[in-house]
Amino acid sequence: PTTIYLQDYKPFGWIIDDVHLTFRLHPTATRVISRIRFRPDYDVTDRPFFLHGEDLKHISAKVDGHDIELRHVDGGIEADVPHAPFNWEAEVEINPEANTALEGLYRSNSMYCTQCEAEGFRKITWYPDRPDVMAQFTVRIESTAEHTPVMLSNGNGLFYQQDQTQPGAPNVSIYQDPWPKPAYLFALVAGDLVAHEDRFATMSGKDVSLAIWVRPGDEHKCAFGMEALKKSMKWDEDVYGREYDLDEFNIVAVDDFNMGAMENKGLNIFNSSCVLASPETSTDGNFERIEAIIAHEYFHNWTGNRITCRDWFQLCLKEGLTVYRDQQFTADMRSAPVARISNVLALRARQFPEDQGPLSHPVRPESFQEINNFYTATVYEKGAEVIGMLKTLVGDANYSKALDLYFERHDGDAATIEDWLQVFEDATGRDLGQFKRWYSQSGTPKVTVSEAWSEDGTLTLTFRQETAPTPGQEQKEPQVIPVNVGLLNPNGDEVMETRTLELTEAEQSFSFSGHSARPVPSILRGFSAPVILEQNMDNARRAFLLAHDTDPFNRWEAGRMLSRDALMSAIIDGAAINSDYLDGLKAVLRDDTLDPAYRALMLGQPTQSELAGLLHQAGHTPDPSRIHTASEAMRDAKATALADLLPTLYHDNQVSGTFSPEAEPAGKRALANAALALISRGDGGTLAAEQYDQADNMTQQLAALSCLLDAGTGAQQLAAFENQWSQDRLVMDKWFSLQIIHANPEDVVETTRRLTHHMDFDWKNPNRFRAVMGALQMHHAGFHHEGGDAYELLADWLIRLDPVNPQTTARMCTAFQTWRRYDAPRQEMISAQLDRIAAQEGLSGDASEMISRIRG
Ligand code: BAL
Ligand code: ZN
Repeated sequence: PTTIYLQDYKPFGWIIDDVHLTFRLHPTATRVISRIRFRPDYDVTDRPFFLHGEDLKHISAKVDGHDIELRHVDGGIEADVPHAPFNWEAEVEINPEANTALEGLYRSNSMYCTQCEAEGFRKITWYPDRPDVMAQFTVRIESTAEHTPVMLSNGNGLFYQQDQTQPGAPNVSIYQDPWPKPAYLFALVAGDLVAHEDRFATMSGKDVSLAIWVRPGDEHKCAFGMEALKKSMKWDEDVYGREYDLDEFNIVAVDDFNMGAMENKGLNIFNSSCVLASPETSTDGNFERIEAIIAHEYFHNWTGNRITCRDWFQLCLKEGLTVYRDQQFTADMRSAPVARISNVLALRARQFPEDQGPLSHPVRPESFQEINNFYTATVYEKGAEVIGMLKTLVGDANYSKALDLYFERHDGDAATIEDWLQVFEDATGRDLGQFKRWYSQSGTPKVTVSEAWSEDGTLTLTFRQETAPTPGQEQKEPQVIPVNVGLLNPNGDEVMETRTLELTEAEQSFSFSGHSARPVPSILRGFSAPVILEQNMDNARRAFLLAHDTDPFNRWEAGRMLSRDALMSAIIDGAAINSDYLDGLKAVLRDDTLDPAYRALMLGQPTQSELAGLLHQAGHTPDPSRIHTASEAMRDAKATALADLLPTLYHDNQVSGTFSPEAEPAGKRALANAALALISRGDGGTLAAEQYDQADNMTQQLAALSCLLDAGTGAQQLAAFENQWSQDRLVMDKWFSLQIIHANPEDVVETTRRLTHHMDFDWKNPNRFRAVMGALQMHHAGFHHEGGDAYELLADWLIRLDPVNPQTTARMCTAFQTWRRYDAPRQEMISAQLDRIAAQEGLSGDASEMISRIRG
């Protein structure tokens, strides 16, 4: 495998004026004819003419009407072309049916579909498949009417002809995209699809037709996605001044898809799990996620499409910013504190382990073998945190000014992180030289804070920042860390509103004077930087903040730290769960002025995997079985301590009437179901069984079933659930996952193995594979159960999947990224499985890069 370096970037050498593509669709022999107008980029003269191409059956190539000889080189072809403008015409044949990797043009349930990001277009035709080559595309699709009545591509539909009078008559559609775009944003869809249609009037009065295309039978699952799309379009106008720029906007749902969704210009393609929704089949969590993903893909129209990336090292330029924008959108549409806590939970669950293990890499990586392996939590979620810090540092008004300048200056560009930071420097006059380290330095900074109080009324906070070495980066430099701080007096009143301290040195002090009594600081409010905060704080102080902090994030965090410390003591010393936490929790849960969704989050506790990471950081070897026992003990302690309160929480938060997925009723259901989970520990599942029988929506049904499985009394409901939903792919994914997630640790492997023999275990479908194997690795105590059977089972399946779908295989290898946390026998067992995978003949480049990085 070849390693590619950021520092080696060179431009292509030619400019493309326009691209005309003709597709003659056929399941196993699709013809692609490309007509491209090239002209030399006279600033770049030293490059051979190279076009990417993979798995293409070459038919012909012509330059200005004359046949041309191609030299086949690694990853594509070279040719001797005139050093003047010329017309390229080529024909190739591809086999969509055989394309199980789901990159390029493939078939899913008889439907043609594409996925070109990052480097899939080279599997469609010869082309400079790199994001800095932008061109206008016109696409003609030909097929037979009975198989593909609907044929879509990017941009605006120009022409459509369907002859249904005779079987086999050709069907033609032509699309033109006026906006120059890189090939990774190309899309084509053709199949038997039906549309859920609507319209949107933009801020300047342009009328846009909107459609969500689905397989017949799924029409009733489109309304929510459509509302989310219209809200997103309006929000981007209101908040960022960004208007949509085509006459139509299409979304297509597809069952076989490696990612969540894809922002192809004017033709977003979605994993059906990320767009299809109905109250009967989708949980509140599904609705919220779908709303965020629809927004995310739509927002890419400006941050990604109109302004794209110069090269794949700049992926965070579009992804970090677009995640940040979708997080802002969710905060505006729903509860901002709940959204922030959820984002931090996700960051800690997915990005922190990545950044603290062998896969740690900078937000802007400097080298890679397979770019698909860098669609990571670091690029996406830490990338979004970096934007949030920038906004905190420059302020809201300056952020808006900088964004306006970014859109004005770089519209139509393939830009870099340097361009992005320059815009902020020019808009604000601020030097961002040190801030840029957030893009180049990997690892999670640890910030330690100590306090000193002097009797003259001054509180001094001293911060030290430190980042442990990460692969390829031994030495770390201090970063600019915005730390939001507020002060409370001993009565719990706020005596200093939140202000931002800027840490720039390895060690730095800040003083706050004029206080008559020693104030209590609330530090890192809103989680203002993606760091680990080490604060020597006793339980009384945490309980005080849990009761009084005016910052909702830190109030939640205080409870989280209490539960975390209680769990750590239970794991390390076998200590009983302390009452400070349980008393504080009770008070918060009783407070009806607090949003139910927020209280539901308060009832949560660190995951077992998070605890394993914390133990490792603290110098202990995590024992998965002890962690499991302590986590269960914590749930029991909560169930006992809150016994009087839980029925009230449950009954007061029942929602009646027509189901609505809005934040308020969803929050009530979240709190009631969190209460139900604890009640079920004592009543053997009686109340859950009642809820299961009465449920008229998936949130209630699934929550009840989970409780029943935990109580060990859900066999009958599990069978009924399967019977009820056997025809619904997305609900059946839940059915598969649920059984593994709620299995006892010692039964996890057996349950997983049994499910892989189920006739509906379609392992080539990424959603189904993830539903089963993803659940296996998520069950911490089951995956790491002694004996290593789970490691072996997962490795067996990764080996089987790799030749079929390398991308999904490589992503799933991350299950092993934390292997060095564990004891010697587990390390040896995982190591043996990593070696076994690595030794497979013909292992994909995707998997091979992941295994070698995890191996370290
Ligand atoms: N660009 C890949 C999918 C996404 O981030 O929207
Ligand atoms: Zn994205």
